[in-house]
Amino acid sequence: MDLQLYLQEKRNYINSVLDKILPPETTYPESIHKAMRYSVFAGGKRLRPILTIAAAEACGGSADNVIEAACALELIHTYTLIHDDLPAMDDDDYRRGKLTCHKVFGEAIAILAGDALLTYAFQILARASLENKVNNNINLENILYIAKSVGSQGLIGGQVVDLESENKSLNEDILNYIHKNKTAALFKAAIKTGGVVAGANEEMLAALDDYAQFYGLAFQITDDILDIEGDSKEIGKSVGSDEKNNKLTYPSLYGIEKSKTMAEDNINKAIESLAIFGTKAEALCEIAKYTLKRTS
Ligand code: GRG
Repeated sequence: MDLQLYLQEKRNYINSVLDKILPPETTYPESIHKAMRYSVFAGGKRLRPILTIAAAEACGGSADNVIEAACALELIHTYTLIHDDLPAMDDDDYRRGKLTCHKVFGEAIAILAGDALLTYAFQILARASLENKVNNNINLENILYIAKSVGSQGLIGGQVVDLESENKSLNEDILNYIHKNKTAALFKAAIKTGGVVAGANEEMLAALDDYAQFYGLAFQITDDILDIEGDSKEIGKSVGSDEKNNKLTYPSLYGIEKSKTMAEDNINKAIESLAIFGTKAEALCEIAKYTLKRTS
Protein backbone atom coordinates (compact mmCIF):
# COMPACT_ATOMS: atom_id res chain seq x y z
CA MET A 1 0.00 0.00 0.00
CA ASP A 2 1.01 3.63 -0.52
CA LEU A 3 1.19 4.77 3.12
CA GLN A 4 1.65 8.47 2.32
CA LEU A 5 -1.46 8.45 0.13
CA TYR A 6 -3.41 6.59 2.83
CA LEU A 7 -2.33 9.11 5.49
CA GLN A 8 -3.17 12.08 3.26
CA GLU A 9 -6.63 10.74 2.39
CA LYS A 10 -7.49 10.04 6.01
CA ARG A 11 -6.09 13.41 7.12
CA ASN A 12 -8.30 15.20 4.57
CA TYR A 13 -11.36 13.26 5.74
CA ILE A 14 -10.61 13.95 9.43
CA ASN A 15 -10.00 17.66 8.75
CA SER A 16 -13.27 18.01 6.86
CA VAL A 17 -15.26 16.37 9.68
CA LEU A 18 -13.44 18.41 12.36
CA ASP A 19 -14.38 21.51 10.41
CA LYS A 20 -18.01 20.39 10.32
CA ILE A 21 -18.34 19.44 13.99
CA LEU A 22 -16.50 22.38 15.61
CA PRO A 23 -18.56 25.53 16.21
CA PRO A 24 -17.71 28.23 13.61
CA GLU A 25 -15.38 31.06 14.65
CA THR A 26 -18.32 33.46 14.45
CA THR A 27 -20.17 31.60 17.24
CA TYR A 28 -20.54 33.74 20.35
CA PRO A 29 -18.28 34.13 22.33
CA GLU A 30 -16.02 34.32 19.29
CA SER A 31 -12.66 34.38 21.15
CA ILE A 32 -12.99 30.85 22.52
CA HIS A 33 -14.18 29.36 19.23
CA LYS A 34 -11.37 31.12 17.37
CA ALA A 35 -8.82 29.72 19.86
CA MET A 36 -10.25 26.18 19.66
CA ARG A 37 -10.13 26.23 15.87
CA TYR A 38 -6.70 27.90 15.80
CA SER A 39 -5.09 25.03 17.69
CA VAL A 40 -7.06 22.21 16.04
CA PHE A 41 -6.21 23.51 12.55
CA ALA A 42 -2.64 24.56 13.32
CA GLY A 43 -1.45 21.36 11.61
CA GLY A 44 -0.71 18.07 13.28
CA LYS A 45 -0.27 14.61 11.89
CA ARG A 46 -3.75 13.42 12.99
CA LEU A 47 -2.13 10.16 14.10
CA ARG A 48 -4.63 9.25 16.79
CA PRO A 49 -7.75 9.55 14.61
CA ILE A 50 -5.93 7.83 11.74
CA LEU A 51 -5.12 4.95 14.09
CA THR A 52 -8.79 4.81 15.15
CA ILE A 53 -9.77 4.40 11.50
CA ALA A 54 -6.99 1.89 10.74
CA ALA A 55 -7.98 -0.20 13.80
CA ALA A 56 -11.62 -0.19 12.68
CA GLU A 57 -10.54 -1.34 9.21
CA ALA A 58 -8.45 -4.15 10.72
CA CYS A 59 -11.62 -5.36 12.48
CA GLY A 60 -13.77 -5.21 9.35
CA GLY A 61 -15.27 -1.76 9.99
CA SER A 62 -15.01 1.41 7.91
CA ALA A 63 -13.79 4.97 8.39
CA ASP A 64 -17.37 6.28 8.14
CA ASN A 65 -18.45 4.26 11.23
CA VAL A 66 -15.76 5.72 13.47
CA ILE A 67 -15.01 9.14 12.06
CA GLU A 68 -16.74 11.19 14.77
CA ALA A 69 -15.19 9.20 17.61
CA ALA A 70 -11.83 9.53 15.83
CA CYS A 71 -12.27 13.31 15.68
CA ALA A 72 -13.20 13.41 19.38
CA LEU A 73 -9.81 11.82 20.16
CA GLU A 74 -8.03 14.49 18.13
CA LEU A 75 -9.87 17.17 20.12
CA ILE A 76 -8.67 15.58 23.37
CA HIS A 77 -5.13 15.39 22.00
CA THR A 78 -5.21 19.08 20.98
CA TYR A 79 -6.40 20.06 24.47
CA THR A 80 -3.39 18.28 26.01
CA LEU A 81 -0.99 20.10 23.67
CA ILE A 82 -2.51 23.53 24.48
CA HIS A 83 -2.24 22.93 28.22
CA ASP A 84 1.22 21.34 27.99
CA ASP A 85 2.53 24.48 26.26
CA LEU A 86 1.27 26.86 28.97
CA PRO A 87 3.79 28.84 31.06
CA ALA A 88 2.84 26.79 34.13
CA MET A 89 3.85 23.59 32.30
CA ASP A 90 6.41 23.42 29.46
CA ASP A 91 6.17 27.13 28.59
CA ASP A 92 6.58 26.70 24.82
CA ASP A 93 6.15 29.43 22.21
CA TYR A 94 5.73 27.19 19.17
CA ARG A 95 3.63 24.12 18.44
CA ARG A 96 2.81 22.57 15.09
CA GLY A 97 4.98 25.26 13.49
CA LYS A 98 2.83 28.10 14.78
CA LEU A 99 2.72 30.30 17.87
CA THR A 100 1.15 28.41 20.78
CA CYS A 101 -2.46 29.12 21.73
CA HIS A 102 -1.59 31.21 24.81
CA LYS A 103 0.87 33.31 22.79
CA VAL A 104 -1.93 34.28 20.40
CA PHE A 105 -5.01 34.38 22.64
CA GLY A 106 -3.55 34.86 26.13
CA GLU A 107 -3.29 32.37 28.96
CA ALA A 108 -6.88 32.52 30.19
CA ILE A 109 -8.42 31.82 26.79
CA ALA A 110 -5.84 29.08 26.08
CA ILE A 111 -6.75 27.30 29.33
CA LEU A 112 -10.43 27.59 28.48
CA ALA A 113 -9.91 26.50 24.85
CA GLY A 114 -8.25 23.33 26.16
CA ASP A 115 -11.10 22.77 28.62
CA ALA A 116 -13.67 23.39 25.90
CA LEU A 117 -12.03 20.93 23.48
CA LEU A 118 -11.94 18.22 26.14
CA THR A 119 -15.58 18.79 27.04
CA TYR A 120 -16.66 18.97 23.41
CA ALA A 121 -14.98 15.63 22.69
CA PHE A 122 -17.26 13.91 25.20
CA GLN A 123 -20.27 15.77 23.76
CA ILE A 124 -19.43 14.31 20.33
CA LEU A 125 -18.93 10.83 21.76
CA ALA A 126 -22.23 10.91 23.68
CA ARG A 127 -24.14 12.36 20.73
CA ALA A 128 -23.19 9.39 18.57
CA SER A 129 -25.42 7.19 20.77
CA LEU A 130 -28.42 9.50 20.64
CA GLU A 131 -28.15 9.70 16.86
CA ASN A 132 -27.99 5.88 16.77
CA LYS A 133 -24.59 5.93 15.08
CA VAL A 134 -23.14 3.49 17.61
CA ASN A 135 -24.60 0.72 19.78
CA ASN A 136 -25.43 2.42 23.10
CA ASN A 137 -23.87 -0.07 25.52
CA ILE A 138 -20.71 -0.40 23.51
CA ASN A 139 -20.47 3.37 23.19
CA LEU A 140 -20.99 3.94 26.90
CA GLU A 141 -18.30 1.42 27.78
CA ASN A 142 -15.94 3.09 25.37
CA ILE A 143 -16.66 6.57 26.74
CA LEU A 144 -15.88 5.22 30.21
CA TYR A 145 -12.60 3.77 28.91
CA ILE A 146 -11.60 7.04 27.22
CA ALA A 147 -12.47 9.07 30.35
CA LYS A 148 -10.30 6.79 32.49
CA SER A 149 -7.48 6.89 29.93
CA VAL A 150 -7.22 10.66 29.99
CA GLY A 151 -7.90 11.21 33.71
CA SER A 152 -5.74 11.36 36.82
CA GLN A 153 -4.90 7.64 36.57
CA GLY A 154 -4.07 7.94 32.89
CA LEU A 155 -2.78 10.79 30.74
CA ILE A 156 -3.02 13.48 33.44
CA GLY A 157 -1.31 11.15 35.94
CA GLY A 158 1.54 10.71 33.42
CA GLN A 159 1.85 14.47 32.99
CA VAL A 160 1.92 15.00 36.78
CA VAL A 161 4.71 12.47 37.31
CA ASP A 162 6.58 13.94 34.32
CA LEU A 163 6.43 17.44 35.81
CA GLU A 164 7.45 16.13 39.23
CA SER A 165 10.38 14.16 37.79
CA GLU A 166 12.20 17.26 36.48
CA ASN A 167 15.60 17.61 38.13
CA LYS A 168 15.18 14.27 39.98
CA SER A 169 17.42 11.22 39.72
CA LEU A 170 16.64 8.84 36.87
CA ASN A 171 14.54 5.74 37.44
CA GLU A 172 13.25 3.20 34.91
CA ASP A 173 9.92 2.57 36.71
CA ILE A 174 9.09 6.28 36.75
CA LEU A 175 10.01 6.65 33.08
CA ASN A 176 7.78 3.72 32.14
CA TYR A 177 4.90 5.08 34.25
CA ILE A 178 5.15 8.49 32.57
CA HIS A 179 5.07 7.15 29.03
CA LYS A 180 2.53 4.39 29.60
CA ASN A 181 0.19 7.12 30.80
CA LYS A 182 1.18 10.39 29.15
CA THR A 183 1.62 9.01 25.65
CA ALA A 184 0.48 5.38 25.28
CA ALA A 185 -2.87 5.78 27.10
CA LEU A 186 -4.35 8.10 24.46
CA PHE A 187 -2.99 5.99 21.58
CA LYS A 188 -4.53 2.96 23.28
CA ALA A 189 -7.88 4.70 23.67
CA ALA A 190 -7.80 5.80 20.02
CA ILE A 191 -6.96 2.32 18.76
CA LYS A 192 -9.42 0.57 21.06
CA THR A 193 -12.18 2.98 20.01
CA GLY A 194 -11.70 1.93 16.39
CA GLY A 195 -11.99 -1.74 17.31
CA VAL A 196 -14.93 -1.33 19.70
CA VAL A 197 -17.03 0.79 17.33
CA ALA A 198 -16.28 -1.66 14.51
CA GLY A 199 -17.64 -4.51 16.68
CA ALA A 200 -14.34 -6.29 17.40
CA ASN A 201 -14.40 -9.50 19.46
CA GLU A 202 -12.32 -10.06 22.62
CA GLU A 203 -9.41 -11.63 20.73
CA MET A 204 -9.23 -8.69 18.34
CA LEU A 205 -9.42 -6.15 21.18
CA ALA A 206 -6.61 -7.91 23.05
CA ALA A 207 -4.44 -7.86 19.91
CA LEU A 208 -5.17 -4.14 19.39
CA ASP A 209 -4.31 -3.48 23.02
CA ASP A 210 -0.90 -5.14 22.61
CA TYR A 211 -0.26 -3.25 19.38
CA ALA A 212 -1.19 0.06 21.03
CA GLN A 213 1.02 -0.52 24.05
CA PHE A 214 4.13 -1.31 21.96
CA TYR A 215 3.33 1.40 19.40
CA GLY A 216 2.79 4.08 22.07
CA LEU A 217 6.08 3.28 23.75
CA ALA A 218 8.01 3.27 20.46
CA PHE A 219 6.37 6.57 19.49
CA GLN A 220 7.51 8.19 22.73
CA ILE A 221 11.06 6.85 22.39
CA THR A 222 11.26 8.29 18.84
CA ASP A 223 9.81 11.55 20.20
CA ASP A 224 12.59 11.75 22.78
CA ILE A 225 15.18 11.01 20.07
CA LEU A 226 13.70 13.71 17.80
CA ASP A 227 14.05 16.21 20.64
CA ILE A 228 17.81 15.59 20.37
CA GLU A 229 18.42 14.80 16.71
CA GLY A 230 15.39 16.38 15.01
CA ASP A 231 14.96 19.55 13.00
CA SER A 232 12.81 22.14 14.79
CA LYS A 233 11.37 23.39 11.47
CA GLU A 234 10.13 19.91 10.57
CA ILE A 235 8.88 19.11 14.07
CA GLY A 236 7.16 22.49 14.40
CA LYS A 237 8.44 23.21 17.92
CA SER A 238 11.77 23.87 19.56
CA VAL A 239 14.14 20.94 20.07
CA GLY A 240 16.46 20.36 23.02
CA SER A 241 13.73 21.24 25.53
CA ASP A 242 14.01 17.90 27.38
CA GLU A 243 17.66 18.49 28.19
CA LYS A 244 16.99 22.15 29.02
CA ASN A 245 14.24 21.13 31.46
CA ASN A 246 16.30 18.26 32.87
CA LYS A 247 13.59 15.82 31.78
CA LEU A 248 13.72 12.11 32.37
CA THR A 249 13.75 10.60 28.84
CA TYR A 250 14.76 7.31 27.18
CA PRO A 251 18.00 8.78 25.74
CA SER A 252 18.90 10.34 29.10
CA LEU A 253 18.43 6.99 30.82
CA TYR A 254 19.72 4.53 28.18
CA GLY A 255 21.71 6.62 25.68
CA ILE A 256 20.68 7.31 22.11
CA GLU A 257 21.81 4.04 20.45
CA LYS A 258 20.08 1.79 22.98
CA SER A 259 16.97 3.98 22.72
CA LYS A 260 16.92 3.44 18.94
CA THR A 261 17.16 -0.34 19.44
CA MET A 262 14.36 -0.19 22.01
CA ALA A 263 12.13 1.71 19.57
CA GLU A 264 12.81 -0.93 16.88
CA ASP A 265 12.08 -3.81 19.28
CA ASN A 266 8.78 -2.25 20.29
CA ILE A 267 7.74 -1.66 16.69
CA ASN A 268 8.56 -5.30 15.83
CA LYS A 269 6.43 -6.45 18.75
CA ALA A 270 3.60 -4.09 17.70
CA ILE A 271 3.63 -5.62 14.21
CA GLU A 272 3.70 -9.19 15.60
CA SER A 273 0.57 -8.37 17.63
CA LEU A 274 -1.34 -7.84 14.38
CA ALA A 275 -0.98 -11.44 13.10
CA ILE A 276 -4.66 -12.39 13.65
CA PHE A 277 -5.89 -9.61 11.33
CA GLY A 278 -3.91 -10.70 8.25
CA THR A 279 -3.88 -8.17 5.40
CA LYS A 280 -6.70 -6.11 6.96
CA ALA A 281 -4.13 -4.66 9.36
CA GLU A 282 -1.82 -3.46 6.59
CA ALA A 283 -2.33 0.21 7.48
CA LEU A 284 -1.64 -0.39 11.20
CA CYS A 285 1.49 -2.31 10.22
CA GLU A 286 2.79 0.37 7.82
CA ILE A 287 2.05 3.18 10.31
CA ALA A 288 4.10 1.30 12.92
CA LYS A 289 7.07 0.84 10.55
CA TYR A 290 6.93 4.52 9.58
CA THR A 291 7.37 5.57 13.23
CA LEU A 292 11.03 4.57 13.05
CA LYS A 293 11.60 6.81 10.01
CA ARG A 294 9.54 9.79 11.09
CA THR A 295 11.13 13.23 11.15
CA SER A 296 8.19 15.10 12.69
C1 GRG B 1 -1.60 18.84 29.82
C2 GRG B 1 -3.05 16.94 30.63
C3 GRG B 1 -1.89 17.41 29.87
C4 GRG B 1 -1.13 16.50 29.25
C5 GRG B 1 -0.01 16.85 28.39
C6 GRG B 1 0.48 15.75 25.29
C7 GRG B 1 1.21 15.99 26.53
C8 GRG B 1 0.58 15.61 27.83
C9 GRG B 1 2.38 16.60 26.51
C10 GRG B 1 3.03 17.07 25.24
C11 GRG B 1 4.46 16.69 25.25
C12 GRG B 1 4.69 15.29 24.80
C13 GRG B 1 6.01 15.02 24.21
C14 GRG B 1 3.78 14.38 24.96
C15 GRG B 1 3.86 13.00 24.54
C16 GRG B 1 2.84 12.77 23.53
C17 GRG B 1 3.26 13.39 22.25
C18 GRG B 1 4.46 12.88 21.59
C19 GRG B 1 2.55 14.37 21.74
C20 GRG B 1 2.78 14.95 20.39
O1 GRG B 1 2.03 14.17 19.50
P1 GRG B 1 2.15 14.27 17.93
O2 GRG B 1 3.59 14.20 17.53
O3 GRG B 1 1.63 15.75 17.67
O4 GRG B 1 1.24 13.27 17.34
P2 GRG B 1 0.82 16.35 16.42
O5 GRG B 1 1.04 17.85 16.53
O6 GRG B 1 1.37 15.79 15.13
O7 GRG B 1 -0.62 16.00 16.62
